Amino acid sequence: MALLPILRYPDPRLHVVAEPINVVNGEIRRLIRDMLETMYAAPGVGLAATQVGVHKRLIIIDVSEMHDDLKVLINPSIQERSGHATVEEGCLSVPGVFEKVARAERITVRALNVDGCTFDLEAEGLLAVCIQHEMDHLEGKVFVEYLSRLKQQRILARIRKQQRQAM
Ligand code: K1U
Ligand code: ZN
Repeated sequence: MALLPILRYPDPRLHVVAEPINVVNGEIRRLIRDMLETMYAAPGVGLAATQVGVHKRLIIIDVSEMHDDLKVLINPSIQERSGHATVEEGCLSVPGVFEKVARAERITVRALNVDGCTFDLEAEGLLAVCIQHEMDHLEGKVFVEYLSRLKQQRILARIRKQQRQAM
């Protein structure tokens, strides 16, 4: 397994729309293994392939405390959504920024698993929020883009200052 570098906002590769996965082969299974090592090491509760520079429709999520409930979703699509939840989100591609975003409270998502079989998952709470956040990554959308223009400008200014200081 390998730790993969996570792209940092505003890297333009975070805005690329991911392509569907046609075959779940050894290459995809290796990517999943590398992504889960990267997510747990970060640490994070989710990761989209987009965030490691791979523009394929694959997300992984584990919101359990014991890191024992990994969910792999290939080509995920939301079938149903209901309710409204506004929850504070973070993102490994925008470290240090935590902001509230309005999402559906409950969703049903359809995806392929690691064996290429279709399954439906009903999710609510943090799991539902996390799935919607990761699926946004596959569309090239980063959560800060839901915030006001002023907040986005402040976040970008802070990131650019950090980048200058790191040089
Ligand atoms: O997409 C990502 O960068 C992963 C992101 C997922 C997420 C978290 C919270 C709300 C929506 C989406 C993260 O994992 S940020 C890190 C984080 O929230 C966390 C890290 C360690 C323990 C618990 C949470
Ligand atoms: Zn994210």
